[in-house]
Amino acid sequence: MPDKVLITQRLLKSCEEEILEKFTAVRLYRQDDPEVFLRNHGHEFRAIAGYVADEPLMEMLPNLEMIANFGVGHDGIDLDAARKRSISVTNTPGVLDDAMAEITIGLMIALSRSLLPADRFVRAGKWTKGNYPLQTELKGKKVGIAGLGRIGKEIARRCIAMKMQVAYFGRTRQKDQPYRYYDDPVKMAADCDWLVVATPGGRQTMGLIDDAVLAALGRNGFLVNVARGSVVDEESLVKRLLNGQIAGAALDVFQDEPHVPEELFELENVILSPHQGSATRTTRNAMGRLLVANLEAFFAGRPLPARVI
Ligand code: 8YV
Repeated sequence: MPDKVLITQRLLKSCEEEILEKFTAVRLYRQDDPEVFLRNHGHEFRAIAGYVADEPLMEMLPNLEMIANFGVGHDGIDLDAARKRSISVTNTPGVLDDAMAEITIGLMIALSRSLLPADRFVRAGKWTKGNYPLQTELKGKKVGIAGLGRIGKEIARRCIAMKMQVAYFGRTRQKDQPYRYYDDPVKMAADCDWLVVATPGGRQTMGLIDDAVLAALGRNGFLVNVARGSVVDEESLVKRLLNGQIAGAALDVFQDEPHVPEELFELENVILSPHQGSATRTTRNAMGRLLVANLEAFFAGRPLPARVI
């Protein structure tokens, strides 16, 4: 009976330990030759725990029925390939919204007040020679949120607390939301001082924040991306930052992580963050627990707590 769990990528340590304790599980990334391992043992696995699963991997797991994704974003999983094989996919929604919103506001304050360069200014002994230049504040500014899902809504609440005006762009207007709706990201960017990207990744949002949106945001506009690198045209963004055509950017995600365009390293008006939106102990533990709950439900034949498909 194929009933094993395959841990495909390195996950949170406590999550892996719980999987190994509760199920018969194997870490694929620890095998000397994962390809050979899959050829010999692929048929033994009914479930995957990980965050990347493409069609070739599914091909090598003929009895696979379930993929438990570590993370709310499931753009690392080929959903079409999973659907074709009637494989269920779960994720970890809801438990990371506050951590994501906190880092977003942190990045916005740090960017508007130049907190990182100001810290370097003090450390370099420059304060004794003169004051640091005046900066901008969030109060009264307009922020447009691309993607008003669970995370976007938590960001919006906190932007209201900062006394900002909130608008959003999404595929559809949400009737119960008090914020101004835009059906066009270019129009929203043209009207906003801040553009916060909080959409899902994947095909549907690929390049959504393109050169036209960045041009509309303009030289006084700030961009914050806590979603996925794929959502923003990174080449255009880098060009516009280098040419001073955008006021600044705070980026937690990149197109080719962990590789970051090196041209950005010298820019004082850019914050580079190593994809750590959900990276608090509390939140990652909660994500791990939800992943395990999804696996437990699957093996017990119960409804999956967080089913994607
Ligand atoms: C994690 C994330 O960094 O949930 C997501 O979609 O991007 C983050 O919480 C990632 O899933 C870790 O694999």
